[in-house]
Amino acid sequence: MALAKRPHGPNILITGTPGTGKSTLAAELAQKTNLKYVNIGEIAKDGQLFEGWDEQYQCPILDEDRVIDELEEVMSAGGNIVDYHGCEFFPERWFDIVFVLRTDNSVLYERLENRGYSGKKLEDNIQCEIFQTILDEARDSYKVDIVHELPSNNPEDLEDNLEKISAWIQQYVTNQGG
Ligand code: DAT
Repeated sequence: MALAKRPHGPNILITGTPGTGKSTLAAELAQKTNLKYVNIGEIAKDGQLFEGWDEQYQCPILDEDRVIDELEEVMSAGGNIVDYHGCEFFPERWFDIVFVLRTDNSVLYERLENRGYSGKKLEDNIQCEIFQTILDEARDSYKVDIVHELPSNNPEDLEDNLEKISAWIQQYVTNQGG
């Protein structure tokens, strides 16, 4: 299949349960490559792209349509790394490859506890990982051959993932004659 032509390079989505290490990987990848890190949370905060307040989880509810409008131009140009703990609301055409980070339950539990999560919020997130909710969502939302699962338990995994994704970007650029 021919890859979409994007003047600034590929668009990469890094998704997974909260705490699996998406923003850590995305930020390091942006440093290592010339792709730009698009932090959905920050963009939403800067533009106040929210449509209410989630009482249960005590967090703002993203206005997904406005987020998409806000990013359309930059995503069409390419060269972006997006991280988000969900993936079905993004237009499928935006992404050339999707990585789903996976973390062992005990490791994830500790990370989320350190982040201050407790009770139902902590349990729901652990269940999300156990039931591979985000992996299934990614496979339902994108062509399965562009969806890749990556372990994200320790610093070695982080290094491996950086290597693998950087190599993939190189290949993409070569294939596009860039
Ligand atoms: P997310 O953006 O998915 O919510 P994060 O990048 O904020 O996750 O990472 C959560 C915590 O785990 C943070 O303290 C950094 C740490 N972490 C991330 N990736 C890791 C890895 N591969 N090995 C060890 N710790 C990691």
